[in-house]
Amino acid sequence: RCIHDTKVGILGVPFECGQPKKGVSQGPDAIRKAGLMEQLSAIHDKMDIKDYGNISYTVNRELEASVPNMKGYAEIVGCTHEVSKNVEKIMKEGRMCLTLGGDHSIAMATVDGHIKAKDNEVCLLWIDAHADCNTNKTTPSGNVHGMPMALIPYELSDYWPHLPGMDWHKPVMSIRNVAYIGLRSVDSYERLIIEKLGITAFFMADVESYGINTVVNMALDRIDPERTRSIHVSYDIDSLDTLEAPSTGTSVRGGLTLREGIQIMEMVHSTGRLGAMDLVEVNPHIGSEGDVKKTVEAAIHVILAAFGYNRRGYRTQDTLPLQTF
Ligand code: EXY
Ligand code: MN
Ligand code: MN
Ligand code: MN
Repeated sequence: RCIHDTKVGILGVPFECGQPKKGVSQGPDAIRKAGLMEQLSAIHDKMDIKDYGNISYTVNRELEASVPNMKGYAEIVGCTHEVSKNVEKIMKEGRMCLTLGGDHSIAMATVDGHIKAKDNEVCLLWIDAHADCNTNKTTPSGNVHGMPMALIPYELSDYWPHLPGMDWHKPVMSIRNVAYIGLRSVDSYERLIIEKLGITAFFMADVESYGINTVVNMALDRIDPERTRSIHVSYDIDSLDTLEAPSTGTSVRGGLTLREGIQIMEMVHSTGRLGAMDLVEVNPHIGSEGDVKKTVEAAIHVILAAFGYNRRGYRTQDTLPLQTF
């Protein structure tokens, strides 16, 4: 199934105001510099990859501190609006959209753009150590990268105050079309939200009991029973174990192996319905040079799997060459 046209648009979002650590804005360029384009293009000769570069945005200073417990609010508003418009545009040009973060706060906008491009026929897999579903009233930190999942579904929209400057953002997706994989660091209010709304959530303990294949199949069954929706994968690199992805701001040990992380994306690829993917929270300023290399390479492995790289190798039309020497 892999020798068909694969049209991908890459969007860099060098944004780090959703959390306090410097460096995560360098994620997109670090991933590009490690050869992402070249490796994607080498998957097969029908790969059509276009790099749209990094987004730029303006900040309305008047919005600063206009919502309590949301640090960097003015920047968040400026950046996310631009991200949503770009994702929508790239997808309407007939491409799958790969967004490179940046911190995870940008995902409320990538999902929004995807929903606008696909008339809400979207389901969402959130691969993360964290649930990222705090509101500004439950957050222990005020860091917005811990909140995007609470901004996406309409079931939580009543729990937010008015968000000035965010009128473009209409939560229209249902939480029934959302599943988590990889959770292992969840705040008590987040657990309450997950249980109260019945969000499909596969914690690390579930990966342990069922195995990753069963988990992915159960997740897709739940969020897209008809198997018709465009799939959005929001992939936080901290879903992977610290051993595999040390260069990230909120690493939690006991996570997914790279094998499991790749398997998730191979399975999503094989549905033929991947619409958009975010790869976020790679921070090249954290850890040693070796740590950064390892983390960036893990990110690239996961991305390659999403767009059709096959660990089995590829079939050839050729016959075996006879001995020529
Ligand atoms: N739950 C914590 C908070 O809301 O501050 C930690 C969030 C970390 C979010 C990371 C990126 O996925
Ligand atoms: Mn393919
Ligand atoms: Mn996250
Ligand atoms: Mn995380």
